[in-house]
Amino acid sequence: MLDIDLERAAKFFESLASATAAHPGVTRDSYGTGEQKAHDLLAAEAQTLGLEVTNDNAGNLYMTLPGRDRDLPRVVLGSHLDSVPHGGNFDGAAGVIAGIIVLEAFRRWGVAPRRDICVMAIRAEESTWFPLSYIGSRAALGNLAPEELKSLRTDNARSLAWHMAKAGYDPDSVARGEAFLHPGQVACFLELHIEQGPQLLARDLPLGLVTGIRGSLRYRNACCIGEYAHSGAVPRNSRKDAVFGAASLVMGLDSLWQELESDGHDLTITLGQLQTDSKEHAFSKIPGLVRFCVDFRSLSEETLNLLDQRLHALCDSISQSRSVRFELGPRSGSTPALMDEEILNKLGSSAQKLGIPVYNMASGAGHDASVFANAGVPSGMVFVRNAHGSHNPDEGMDIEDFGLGCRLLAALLSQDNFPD
Ligand code: HGY
Ligand code: MN
Ligand code: MN
Repeated sequence: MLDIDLERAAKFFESLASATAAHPGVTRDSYGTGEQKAHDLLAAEAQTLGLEVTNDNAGNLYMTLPGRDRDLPRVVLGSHLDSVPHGGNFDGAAGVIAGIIVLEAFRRWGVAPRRDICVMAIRAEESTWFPLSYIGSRAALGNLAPEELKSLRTDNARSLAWHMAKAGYDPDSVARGEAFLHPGQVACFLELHIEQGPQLLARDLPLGLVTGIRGSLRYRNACCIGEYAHSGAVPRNSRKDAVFGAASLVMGLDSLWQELESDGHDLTITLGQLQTDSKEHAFSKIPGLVRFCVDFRSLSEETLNLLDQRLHALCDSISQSRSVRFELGPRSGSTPALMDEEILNKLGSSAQKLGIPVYNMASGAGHDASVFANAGVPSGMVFVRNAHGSHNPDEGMDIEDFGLGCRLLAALLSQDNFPD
């Protein structure tokens, strides 16, 4: 029951990294060549294992080991295959490859599961390509709104529908909300994922069990508008300096974070992009424009709404004091999600039986499991310790830790009474 083929896994990770290399790191662009190469590799691997391989109208990939009773709701496990630009090789992919490695072991052990076990390779989870969260998993569940298909990819201004059609899928049926997965026919959703943060490393633990997934509230295209003027001729109190305005906002948000955190709120605040306008800025000009984005995360909707109110209040007071103005632009985001208590407990007791020390923790990063959980599908996540954080080329993962995660999933999925 324990011989997971780690050599096969390591080789697969290598082939995936070289097929999608974009020095530095990998780039698996949503509905682009990088993501498609990853999907093709996984489909080919599933075919060699004799799994049933199919796609839905959004291009999500399903690789299924048939169960003894095919009428039962299926177990779905997996994650996304896209990556951020010049990202790491394990974010998302580890969850899909873990599913394949578990089914390969079931094939080798001659395990015929009670119900279908389907490994899902999900499209377009990263919201850096299209200004949307969880495109693939929401499309699979029929929850993508028609106007979202019109969203433009940030680097080529082509629509999501255009990309889906170009990849050979059917955006019109996605726009009609035609679901491939119906919550009542999915017994549970499981996602193995690298932690992407420092907590398991700090605790020297190989695996974490996720209790909940933070939601987000975002302004992707915000700006602070001042007035370009001579850098030497204008006294302080007559300036409309967009950099000082944006900097006041940054410092205001930092003290807001400290205030709310000490009040017991769960949150993170990130301004991932902050730039003056290279077409107009200059050394001897007071800057008239700063573009920036805001990414709020929290386990609590109420905290996200409070952050939004306080952000607007900060913008108003800085506009007054610095004679600038803020345009936050469109707001997007995702809903916080709780993982299923029973699955969490079963993961914990299986880990205990296997002698694997685990740590129950919330996820700061967003994951497709939150879409399944919020659609009413009992969901669970296993975190694997990983070095050097994530969303960067140095993202690391120890294959032995990955193997423990696969063993835990295999132990759970080989039980006829899982999830019930
Ligand atoms: O942004 C996120 O949390 C995820 O990596 N897409
Ligand atoms: Mn991810
Ligand atoms: Mn990611």
